[in-house]
Amino acid sequence: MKKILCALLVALSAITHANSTPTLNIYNWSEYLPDDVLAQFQQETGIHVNYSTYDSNETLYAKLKANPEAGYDIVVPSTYFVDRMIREKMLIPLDKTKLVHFNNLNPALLNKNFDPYNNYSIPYLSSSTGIAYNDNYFTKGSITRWTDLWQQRFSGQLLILDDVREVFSMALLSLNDSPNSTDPQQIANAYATLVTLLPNVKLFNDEAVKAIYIDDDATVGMAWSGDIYLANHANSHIQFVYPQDGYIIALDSIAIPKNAPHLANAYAFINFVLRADIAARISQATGYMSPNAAAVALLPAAIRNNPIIYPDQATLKRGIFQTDAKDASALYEKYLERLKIRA
Ligand code: N2P
Repeated sequence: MKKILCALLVALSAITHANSTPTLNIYNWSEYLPDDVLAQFQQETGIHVNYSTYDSNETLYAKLKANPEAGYDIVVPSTYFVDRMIREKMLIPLDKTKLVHFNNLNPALLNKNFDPYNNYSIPYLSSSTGIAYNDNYFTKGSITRWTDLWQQRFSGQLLILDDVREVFSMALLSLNDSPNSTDPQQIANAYATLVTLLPNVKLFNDEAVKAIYIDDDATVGMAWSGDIYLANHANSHIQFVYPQDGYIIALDSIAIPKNAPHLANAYAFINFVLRADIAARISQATGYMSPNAAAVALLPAAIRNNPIIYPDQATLKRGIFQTDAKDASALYEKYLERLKIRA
């Protein structure tokens, strides 16, 4: 009798399982989670992941705004969009008692202004925005700052990141202004200086940057550090510069959107990527800095000391976190559209 009951229970649980495969809907930056890590998560937990990607905070934000019931359980906004999404009540507060590896995180990257107690966001990866160039075409060491990009020798050559705040940060920094400016006059000046850069611009892109540099489709321009860390592995002539006139350091954080349908699975995922071994693999495979101190300690010295992915302290000091431009956001976007029409 006992045996029959047991068999019945097993059969029953199999049926229930088949009817409701545990699921998790992740919406992340492109090239921000290696396939094998995602596969391991699914294998270890039995949770099926629907994975989709975006290439800008604006896209993520617009998608969530347009459809608050979109069904995402995990999103990865950058600092300034965490701030905006908290204010607009688009995120749910996290239950930290459910986060088992929270202490792995580097305390220097916690409790920042955009989310003072990390009640809504868990640092995931950190990207830096700098200059990429191929030293087959341009002398090594001859490009050190954003203002260099205006030189005539780059006519028709530049790749510009198709990301509104990144483009304007570059222009504002080249004018010695804050990349977080909300001053309409400064933003107008940045636009004017970008117009003078247009003769040097070849293309705007933010999703195929690595391939574009590897294929020599662009030989100089803007880039995110991870793309160039990987491009440099494919072709050691592709260099990355942390500009002397300052650069954007992004902290991209995991958050759970309002109405997330699979909360428990979202926590399972956060706990998985907070594991030191997993966070180390994510950093190594994507080429981006990990805010997970325990993970960094596990990385081979060659990676921990690689200046593209883990720059030294003096370089890190020039990095600037982005803050939400609030009312000025629309102005930035309007100018970017105008710029791209003229390009
Ligand atoms: C993903 C990298 C984007 C990082 N392609 C932006 N902070």
